[in-house]
Amino acid sequence: MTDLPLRRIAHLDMDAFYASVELLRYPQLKGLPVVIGGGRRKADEDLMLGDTSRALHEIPVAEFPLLRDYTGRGVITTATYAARQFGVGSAMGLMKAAQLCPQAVLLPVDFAQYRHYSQRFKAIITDIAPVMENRGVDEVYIDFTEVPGGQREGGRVLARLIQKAIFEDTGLTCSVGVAPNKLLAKMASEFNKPKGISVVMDEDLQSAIWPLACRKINGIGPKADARLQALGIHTIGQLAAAEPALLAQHFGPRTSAWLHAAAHGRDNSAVHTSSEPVSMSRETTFDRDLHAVRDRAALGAVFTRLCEQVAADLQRKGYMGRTIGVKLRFADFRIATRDHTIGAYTDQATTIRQAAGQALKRAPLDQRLRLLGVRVGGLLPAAEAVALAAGTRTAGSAATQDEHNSDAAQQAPLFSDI
Ligand code: TTP
Ligand code: MG
Ligand code: MG
Repeated sequence: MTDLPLRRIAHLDMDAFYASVELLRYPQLKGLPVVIGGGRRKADEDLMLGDTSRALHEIPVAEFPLLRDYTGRGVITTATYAARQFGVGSAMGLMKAAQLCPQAVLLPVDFAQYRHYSQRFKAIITDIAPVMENRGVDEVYIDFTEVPGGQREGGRVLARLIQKAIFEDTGLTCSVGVAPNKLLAKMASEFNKPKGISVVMDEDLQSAIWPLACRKINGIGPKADARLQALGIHTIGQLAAAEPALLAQHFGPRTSAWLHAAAHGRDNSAVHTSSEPVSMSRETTFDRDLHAVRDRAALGAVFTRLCEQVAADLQRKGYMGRTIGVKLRFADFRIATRDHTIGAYTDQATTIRQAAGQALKRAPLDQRLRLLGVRVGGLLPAAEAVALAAGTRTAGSAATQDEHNSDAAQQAPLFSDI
């Protein structure tokens, strides 16, 4: 017996992601075949602009554009599970799909919206399990090993908790595989889609993994698969049993060693936490401690400069954010932070300054300050933030106000008022 926790790695993948996000604004399409593909067309403009007095969820199903009326060279990005029953799916030409399922509703791609929900579900995950690796818009790896409860039922309990938290916040469903490593977790997340949880232990290799096609191994693409097929190797079990010398002859020493290890379910790669910035901040420590009222001119100038610096950082790196925060360190080294979330993404110093001023009004300013900081979070690449702003009426995206703390504002004028 050993006290070391078992390595438990999860792969989480959203169900019919783009389509599911579209169904959040058009819930009347639930259960219907819907495909997402192509840019916005005139029919989509008519749908959105037709009668602005009604909400998106009130548009009658009969008014949505259908796949049968599509002409062009666009391809499907994804399809609802109802549409998949007709044999349509990702990467298929829209006109070809129209032959299989002409009655499907066709909606244009709105990547900014998908990015928004992508960030949201990932933030929910990292609140629960901090070691998360981004693998694209709708999937992540999560290290359950050290998370409290992460070992229960092989990870099933934590997977269920995360599924529930994501659904409650976003209305979106996902599938999770939990396994000893990333390689097996990725395969396992597909086992019970949609809304599935699959737990794979070392001893399940033979029964759960070996019957699968080699293509199910993340890293074996169509070319490698064709070469394996030519050698009579179709399943992962057959790959595991293949002579290492034969594999080496056809794939070289490195790839063949990897193929062999993968077929035996071995993978030591780490879960790499994301390098995408979630926030940008600037702060400054004062030469002498400053007082919020008596030194308000000096503090006000510093505050404005910090906002200008963060704005310049955002612009230089191409991000915009919505959650503006301030950080204070007092003479006794206590730290206080306050956030204020605004309706639209920004990278502008004046907007940041205004919002930061709002956040600051809720901070306790009874002590002298050693340090002042300004942070902009909830970042999106600027192009996507602009697209989101220019986008259509979206359901449930009204401005929100996250008030962490509602301490009464100070009576005397503060540097935030300058
Ligand atoms: P996937 O996770 O592969 O598919 P999915 O989420 O739509 O469905 P599933 O329930 O099977 O996971 O891809 C995530 C999103 O990426 C998908 O919603 C649309 C987009 N995508 C494309 O744009 N083109 C493609 O060829 C694929 C496979 C996906
Ligand atoms: Mg998916
Ligand atoms: Mg995916």
